[in-house]
Parts: sequence; structure tokens; C-alpha cells
Amino acid sequence: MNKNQGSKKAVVLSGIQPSGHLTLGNYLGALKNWIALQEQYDCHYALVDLHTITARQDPKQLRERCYEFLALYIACGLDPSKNVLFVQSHVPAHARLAWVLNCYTMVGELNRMTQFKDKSQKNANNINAGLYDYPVLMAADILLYQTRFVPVGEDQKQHLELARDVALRFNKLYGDVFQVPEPMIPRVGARIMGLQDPTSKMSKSDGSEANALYLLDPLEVMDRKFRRAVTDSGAEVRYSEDKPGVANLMSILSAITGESFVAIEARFAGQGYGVFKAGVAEVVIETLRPVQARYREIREDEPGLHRILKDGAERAAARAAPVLRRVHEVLGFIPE
Ligand code: ATP
Ligand code: LTN
Repeated sequence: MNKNQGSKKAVVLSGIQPSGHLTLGNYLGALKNWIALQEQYDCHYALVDLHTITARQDPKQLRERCYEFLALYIACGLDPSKNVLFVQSHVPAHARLAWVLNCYTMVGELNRMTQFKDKSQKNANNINAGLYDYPVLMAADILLYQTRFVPVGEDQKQHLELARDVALRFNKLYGDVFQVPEPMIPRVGARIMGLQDPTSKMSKSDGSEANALYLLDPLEVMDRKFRRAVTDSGAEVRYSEDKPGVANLMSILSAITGESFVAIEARFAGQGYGVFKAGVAEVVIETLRPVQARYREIREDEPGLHRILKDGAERAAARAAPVLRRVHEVLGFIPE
């Protein structure tokens, strides 16, 4: 079977959970890269709603957020005619392959997943089987499309390793069924930290408003969040592991403008943290101002957004079907 299913471009796939609101971390760690890849690769981007229900969701908000995320993707520059944009639950092959892969994933492997440990601590009253099984569903998302590259932030590296291990294990037993995927992690911006607590990852659903910068925050709120961002003792703008607040703001600036840390240090030499924070705020605000304007227009057309998802699901399902069929065949299931 041709792994790339009639397409010469290498397949890219990634997903974001429609939980909370999209943050600058999601943008710099994932979304910005997605946009850069759309010309060169055969890209698939999923709103992973099946993953999202591993934590309790309000049904109305979940639906609303899927439209919000899709409209924001498009406003940021992701073109629905060049990328397959879809909702995971619309393509049943994801859940079907996840079941199969469950039987090729060891409990010992899942026990090592750090995201499961973190999320279990945060949701001690709802440590459900879905949360534990989350990485297997993610492996299914990826392997279902013969994906070559997976653009994600640093925190997903361990899940990617698991997807690779499962693919290799399956291939060893049944021949060359799956493409073995590779992570694509940006050099800068792969792990944006909280603005109030620069020692923990900025996250869209941990409930701390001041810690995260949301792409749809009013621009004056963004300005305030940066001005109040925790920096470190001292006054020098210098990149150092032991100055996590300043290092984080420098990473944000560098990820957006492409400037090196050395160039940023030179630009802000002798100017103190106040000027530096205002400079970072300005760059972020000017990047997001046009995005927010486009977003409002795109979000208004909900039937149009729904059509994009319907079309995306059809295209995704067509791509996934032969792969699932092949998996069933090698396992010995009677063809449908
Ligand atoms: P949640 O708080 O709901 O767990 P999250 O903000 O961690 O959400 P995910 O949906 O888990 O977001 O991740 C979406 C993508 O954004 C992934 O590729 C992930 O690696 C990336 N990402 C998430 N947070 C950051 C961050 N702080 N810095 C860089 N990339 C990030
Ligand atoms: N687990 C990912 C979201 C995700 C994903 C995927 C990312 C689900 N399926 C497939 C890349 C490819 C996260 O960011 N928490």
C-alpha cells in the first residue's frame, strides 16, 4: 500500500483540545508552525473533542469553543482549502483504531506518562480511564493518516515517543502497516511558561487568568498582563536558566520576531525590565490585533464554519478508511 495515499507531499497531523481558550503558548508552540507548513505538506488538523471529555465539560461551551478555535485558526492564517480541518468525533475511525492500539500498548508504558500524572494530580476526583488511555487515542489520531510529521510543543514529546513505539511494535508483528511519525518541535517557543509563575507551563485550562495570555484577550488586558508579568531579581535583560521570567519573555519575543537572544539583549541593554516588558507587549499586541479583527468576522458565519468541518470530516474519513481496513485485514477481521 502506498503510505501517502495518492499524495506526494508528506503527511502532517496535529491536534488541540477544545478546552479553555487558546493561549500564546498554543500559538507559538503549535499553531504558528501549522501555518508555516501548509504550503509544503499535506496537513490535517483536528479539534480533539474525544480527548477533551477526559475532563468534565459544559456541553454548550464545548460546542462554542470548537467554532471559536476553528475561526481563530483561520484568522491566524490557516487556510481551510489547503488543510484538512476537522472534528475528531466526526471521524469514527479514530476511536476504532484506538481500541486496536489499546491491545498493543502496555500498561507499564502508560504508567510512565507524565501528563497523566500531572492531570491526575489536578483532577484527583475524576481520574477516569479515558485520561489514562489518552495517549493511545493520540497515537491512533496520528497513525490513522500515515503521518510523517507531528508539529507540537515540547510537552507532547513523550506522547509522540509512545506513538512511535506502538507503530514499530505493530509493524514488527504485521509488516509495514504504519508510517513511523516524527515530532516537529519549534526551536524557540516550544514551552512558553506562565506570566505569573514562569516555572510552570502556560496552559489554556488550568483556570489561572493572569498566568495565561489568551489570543482573544482584549488588547489592553494583554498590555496589563505583560506589565505585571513576574520577572526576576536584578534589572538586566539577559537570557539565563536561573532567570525564568525574563527568559520566558525573551523566548516569546524571539519566537515572534525571529531575533536571537543576543540581539534582544543588545537591543534592551541598560533599559531595565519596564521598557523590556512594554516592548514584548507591543510586539504581541501588533501580531494579534489583525488576528482579532479577522476572527470576529469569521466567527459570525457559523454555517460557513460548519461547512468547513463537514468537508474536513469527509476528506479525513476518506484518508483514514484504507488504513483502518488494512489494520483489520492484518488482524484477521472479516472484511466489511
Ligand atoms: P490544557 O490546559 O487543556 O491541557 P494546553 O494549553 O496544554 O491545554 P493542548 O490542547 O494540550 O493545550 O495542546 C495543544 C498544543 O499546544 C500542543 O501541541 C502543545 O504542545 C502546545 N502547547 C500547549 N501549551 C504550550 C506552551 N505553554 N508552550 C508551547 N506549546 C504549548
Ligand atoms: N495530546 C495533545 C493533543 C492531541 C494531538 C493529537 C497532538 C491529540 N491528538 C495528535 C498531535 C497529534 C495535546 O496537546 N495535549
